[in-house]
Amino acid sequence: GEHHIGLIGLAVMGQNLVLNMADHGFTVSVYNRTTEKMEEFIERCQSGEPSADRVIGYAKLKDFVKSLAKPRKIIFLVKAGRPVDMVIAELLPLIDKGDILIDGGNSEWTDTIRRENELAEKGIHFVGSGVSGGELGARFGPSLMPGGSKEAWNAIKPIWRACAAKVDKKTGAELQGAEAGKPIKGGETCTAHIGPDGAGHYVKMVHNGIEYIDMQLICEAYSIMRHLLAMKPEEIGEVFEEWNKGELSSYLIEITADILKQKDPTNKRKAFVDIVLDRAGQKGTGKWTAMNALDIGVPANAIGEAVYARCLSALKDERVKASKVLKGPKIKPIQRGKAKYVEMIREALYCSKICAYAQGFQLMTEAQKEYNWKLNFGTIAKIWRGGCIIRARFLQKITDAYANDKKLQNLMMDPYFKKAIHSGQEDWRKIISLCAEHGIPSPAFGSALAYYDGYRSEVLPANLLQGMRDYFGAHTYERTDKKRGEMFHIDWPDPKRPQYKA
Ligand code: 2AM
Repeated sequence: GEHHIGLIGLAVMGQNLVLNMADHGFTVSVYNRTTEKMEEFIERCQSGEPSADRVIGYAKLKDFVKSLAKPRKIIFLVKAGRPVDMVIAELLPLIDKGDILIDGGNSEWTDTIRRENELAEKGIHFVGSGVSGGELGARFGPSLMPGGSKEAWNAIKPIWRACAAKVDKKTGAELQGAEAGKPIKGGETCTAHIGPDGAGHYVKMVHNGIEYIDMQLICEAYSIMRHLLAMKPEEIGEVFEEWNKGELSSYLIEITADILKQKDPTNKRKAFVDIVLDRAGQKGTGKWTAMNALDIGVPANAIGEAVYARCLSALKDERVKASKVLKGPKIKPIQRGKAKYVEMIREALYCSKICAYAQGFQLMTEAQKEYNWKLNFGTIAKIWRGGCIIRARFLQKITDAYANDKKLQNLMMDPYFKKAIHSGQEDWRKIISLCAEHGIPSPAFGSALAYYDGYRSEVLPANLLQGMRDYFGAHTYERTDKKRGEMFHIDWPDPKRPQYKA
């Protein structure tokens, strides 16, 4: 065969990725378990897609595999979990040594490590490639985070680099205006080899964890304007539109402005947000990030907080009941000097965001030791500048921070971010204390501040904690005036049996 690449799994993401690749001049063989979906897709292509003749459908997996140039490149976008193993098992008897299988779904990185190991033994390359940017991203330029071997990366590189989102070399802003048949040319591409085995899927997972906290922080900023300042959704939408012109400029801030200005489609007098049920769903990647942080012992508390905030939102019925029973303060919203408070909320949001990203990057810094990767954080921030959900001007600053100091321990220690927190923290603290006074939940703002204050504390009360552990469990303690690792213990009396010695 001579087709450039094959794609299995023609749900929306799969279809759009096919069209993206075809628009860039690659011939793509397609296959789907349910043949009708493949046929429908081919029909759709032929009735209006400029690159339709580069998309070729196959009803039989064998013919699909045969149509591909060697080494074959086969990407699948099927449901995470067992379906991925099933597709691999079906392909194995049909492919040859040196062929490259690519999982473009949201697989857990531990599964990706396992699959890469199993397939490496058979001489097959396996690439777990995170894909971010939703449906439109897949169509016109996603952020692509491939793991796997260097060799596999070199083979897929031309396709990946062509299809990923593009950003302006100087400003880092995403290049816009791609259309069907007219992809973006030039600019810097939003893909790079992340590292071996599961590194790509891992970094995609952390991207999603950061996405969770980014969204939660925006929601809290909205809620504070709504309740502390009694602002209407549309007014708040205008604030976000303003914010989108400055250092907070990002995709999520931009869509927030649109959403807050949207009316209820069934009743134009109501704001859309006021008819949406406040019960958040989740698919798991944020939870995995928080779980991994707990596993390897990294304080990514704000990311965890964002997951818990969704869990708490899901207890809608309980909250409705509790709202009639549990009392809070009754303080009137602030009416005077709103503009000043809006600016304070912006500062609070920016400071919190810095802490949240610091946690995400610190998590990756520790994870690479755990899993034997060498991640390039400047590059990771770079390929998140376009295509993906957290794309933002901010990411250029992170790239710059790692360019200045490759071994940067924590983003907050970078001069630019340090300065931003220093100049914003007074407002940040004030907003959080106003939330506490007024009884407005702002868990992510508060959690980010706790992280900041904890991280900059030379002494934490863990000294007392160690004392307790030594008291009840003889867990021993270290002394400030002795070498680390030298352990001491006091024979504590039992308060109930002061005479008894163990
Ligand atoms: P289907 O159209 O035959 O259901 C998203 O669900 C995509 O994953 C769909 O294209 C779906 O195929 C595919 N998919 C889900 N489970 C699969 C499996 N076990 N084998 C192959 N494809 C699968």
